[in-house]
Amino acid sequence: MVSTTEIQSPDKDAGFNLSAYLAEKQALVEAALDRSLPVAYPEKLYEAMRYSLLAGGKRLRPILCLASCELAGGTLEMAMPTACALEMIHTMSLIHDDLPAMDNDDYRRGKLTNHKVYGEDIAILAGDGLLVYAFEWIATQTQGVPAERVLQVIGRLAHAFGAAGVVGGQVVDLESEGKPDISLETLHYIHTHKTGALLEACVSSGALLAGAPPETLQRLSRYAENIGLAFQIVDDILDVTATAEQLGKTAGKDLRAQKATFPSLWGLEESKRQARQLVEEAKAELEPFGQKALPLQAIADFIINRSH
Ligand code: GRG
Repeated sequence: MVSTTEIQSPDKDAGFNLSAYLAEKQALVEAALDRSLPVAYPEKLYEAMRYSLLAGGKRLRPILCLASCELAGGTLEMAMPTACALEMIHTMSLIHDDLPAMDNDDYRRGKLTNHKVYGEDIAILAGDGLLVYAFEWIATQTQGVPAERVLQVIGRLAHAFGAAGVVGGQVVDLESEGKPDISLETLHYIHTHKTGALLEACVSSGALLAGAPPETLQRLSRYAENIGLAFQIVDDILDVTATAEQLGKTAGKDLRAQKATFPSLWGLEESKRQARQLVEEAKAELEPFGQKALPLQAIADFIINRSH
C-alpha cells in the first residue's frame, strides 16, 4: 500500500476535513439506500437485494456523484436518487462478480457473499433486480432536474455499464485469467472499462444533473478517468500487500488466478509511482474550480492512501 507518509494528508493541506465529509455523506447515503428498498413480496428476493446493498462499503461511488453535483452548482437532493442507483449497480456487479462462474468468492465487505447466503439462483436474480431497479429509481425519484438531463444521465449510465463499459471489461478480465503475460494495453482496457467506466459515470452524472457546461464536464470526466485507473492500481497493490481482514474479502487472489496486474507488470514501487502521478493529474483538472473542488481533491488523495 502507498504509505500515508508519502502523500500529504489533504486534511492538513487545505483545512478540509475529509473524514468528517465522508462520514456525513456516508450517513446520508446509508439512510437513502435503506429507504429506497423496503421488503416486499417475494421477501427472499428483497432480503437478498438488501443484504448486499446495505452491507457497508465505502460508498465512494455515490459520494463522487454528490460531490460532483455540488461542485457544478447542484444540490444533494438533485443527485441523491442517482447516487443511490450507482451504489445499486456497483452492488449488483459485486454480487455477480463473486459467483462461482466468475470470481467464486466467499466473502465480500466482511460478510458471506450473497450466493453463500441465498444460493446462486437468488443471487443472480438479486443482482438483476438491483440493476433494473437502479434505473427505475433515477427515472421516478429525481426531482428539481429538467427531464432531458435525467434522460441524458440514464443513457450515459446504461452505456457505461453495458458491453462498451463494465460488462466488456469484465469479459476481457475473465478471458485473461491464467494468462500472466497479457499486454499492458489489455490490462489498461480491462481496468478502464471494468472499474473506470463506473467511476467516470458517477462523476459525470453528478455534473450533468447540475447542468454543468461542456468544459466542466470534460475536466471532471478526465479527473474521473485518472482516479479510476489509480483506484485499480491501488486495488492490485492491496491484493498483494493487505490482509483479508483489512480487505473484507479474500486477499492474494490475482496471484492465485495467475492474473496480470499492475504490480506484476511494473513492480510495486513503479505501480505506486504511477498511481500517485495519475492522482496528481486528476487534481490538476480541478484547479479552475478552487475551493469548490476540495472534496474531489481530497477523495483523489484518499484513493491512494486507502488500506481497503
Ligand atoms: C454492471 C451490468 C453490470 C454487470 C456486472 C460482474 C460484472 C458485470 C462486473 C464486475 C465489476 C467489478 C466487480 C469490478 C471491480 C470493482 C472494484 C474495484 C470493486 C471494489 O470497490 P470498492 O473498494 O468496494 O469501492 P466497496 O465495498 O467499498 O464498495
